[in-house]
This record gives sequence, structure tokens and C-alpha cells, in this order.
Amino acid sequence: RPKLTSLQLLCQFKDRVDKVSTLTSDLQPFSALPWAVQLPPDPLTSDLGPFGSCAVVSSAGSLRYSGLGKEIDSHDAVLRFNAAPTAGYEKDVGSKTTIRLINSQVMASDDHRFLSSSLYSSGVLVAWDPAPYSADLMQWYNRTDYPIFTQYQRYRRLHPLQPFYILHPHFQWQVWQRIQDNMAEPIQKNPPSSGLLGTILMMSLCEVVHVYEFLPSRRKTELCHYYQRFYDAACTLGAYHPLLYEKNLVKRMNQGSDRDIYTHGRVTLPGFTQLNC
Ligand code: NCC
Repeated sequence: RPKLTSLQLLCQFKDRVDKVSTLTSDLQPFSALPWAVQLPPDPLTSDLGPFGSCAVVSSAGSLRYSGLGKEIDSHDAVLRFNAAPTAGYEKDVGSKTTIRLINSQVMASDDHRFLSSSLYSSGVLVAWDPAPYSADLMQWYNRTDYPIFTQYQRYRRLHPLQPFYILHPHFQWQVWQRIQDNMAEPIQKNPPSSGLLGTILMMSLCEVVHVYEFLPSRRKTELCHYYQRFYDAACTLGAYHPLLYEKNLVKRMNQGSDRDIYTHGRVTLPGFTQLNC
């Protein structure tokens, strides 16, 4: 099978990953449940954007001492992940947070104090759970990886005005399929990392997307996160998530220069509306 060009790859994502879908209050089987009214009536993509320029800020340790804060904040919208803070790290990662993409582990674990920590209470929240491959929604509901739904309901009661979406598991598996179809060998059947999911999400909301330190710069380090003194190369290379394959694909789609990656850890991707497929 011939390797796709950069544009062909981008177009595959545009055409085959249908509008980033999120759970809405009218979606079956959830619509029958009493708490479904807490879900947004409309999907994320009809409520948010379109934005001009967007930044996706990975949580990589190589952001430390990057001095990228001002550049990151100059974007119209900024996406961050999980428990990644800005307070105390503004110089390197900026302070603007438009969207925070969180996995269900963050919502459930006690250390993250998801319900009470102010880290989560600004911007738009988007959560996802590593639901099993192609399981129907009721099967997922009854057997989520972490208790995403109970935590969602609790959070919504405490912060009823903050926009909060849940990704449809179909989305992560469509993204996974794009990775698999473009790799010669079988990859692990675990969902893509939040990093790639957030990148594709922003490509559907923005004209141009800059992703920071997903492809490591010259600052590449074993420091896992810029905000924690914890060292593990698997954070950058992957273990559970097919992270190395994700990075390979993003490298192939990059419209910026290799120099940008080396100096800024910066990848440039076009928004889907900008593509002529
Ligand atoms: O580490 P995590 O991701 O929160 O990082 C967000 C995204 O940044 C990219 N990244 C991160 C570190 C690094 N050195 N290089 C990187 O490229 C990745 O794309 C990553 O997705 C996740 O994907 O949700 C993940 O979440 C953590 C953890 O659950 C949260 O941080 C909350 O503590 C996972 N770690 C563990 O389960 C121990 C991680 O595997 C994936």
C-alpha cells in the first residue's frame, strides 16, 4: 500500500472522522435517563468556534524553560490537558485556557480533587473515557473505565454554568482507525492519547493549529510533565497509548518546518475548513 502524502492524510482525517461528536441530551440511550438533561443540548462543534489560530499545549517536560508562554497566549484559543496547570508556569506555557480536555481517570482519582480544584473551573471542559472498541453506548455506560458519568453529574451540580462536554467514544476509535490504516504493523487496540484527540478536536474548530512539544524539540527530556518532578521516557514515547505512531502521523501531516520542531517543539496543522480535498 503506497504511503499517503501529507494532504491525503489530512483529508482522511477530515472526511473519515465525522464532526467530533459529543454526547447530547437527546442522544439515545442516555436521553431516557433522568440526568440526561445535564448534558448539553447541542454538540461542541456547534457551540464553540470557529477560531482563527489555536494552540494545543502538550504536558511534556520539554515545555519547561521553553519561554513559549507569550507565543501560546497569542492564539485565539488554547487547549490544555488533564491536570496541567498554568499558575507558576506562565513563562513557559502561557495562562490562557479556552478548552481543557480531561480523561476519566482525572475525574475519578482522589489526588486530582476534580470536584473542588479551581484548575478545572475555567474554560470549557471536554471529558473522555477509554471505552472498549466498538461497544454500544449502553455497554459502555454500564462498564466505563472510570466512573465518568457519576463524576460528570456531580460536577454539573456544583458548576451548572460551566460548559462541559463528553466525547462520543466513536470519535476516539475513528481517530485510532486513521492511525492503524496508515501503519504497516498492527498497533495496540488502546485509544489514542489525549494529545492526538485534542489536536484533531482543534483542527475541526480552528483555521490553523499549532501543537507544542507533542513532537519533542531540542529540549527533549525524560521529565514526564513540565509541572511535576517525575521522570519516565514512556511519557514521551508511549506505553498504553499508541503514542509513537500518533507522533509519526503528526510529523507526516506537519505543514511547518523541521526547524520549528527543533527550536519551538512546534507543529503547524491546517484546520479542516482550510483543506481542499
Ligand atoms: O500525561 P498526560 O496524558 O496528561 O499528557 C497530556 C498529553 O501530552 C502529551 N505528552 C505528555 C507528556 C510527554 N512527556 N509527552 C507528550 O507528548 C501526550 O499526547 C498526552 O496525551 C492522557 O493522554 O490522557 C495522559 O494522561 C495521563 C494521566 O491520566 C493524567 O495526566 C492525569 O494524571 C496518563 N498517565 C497515566 O495514566 C499514569 C498518560 O498515560 C496519558
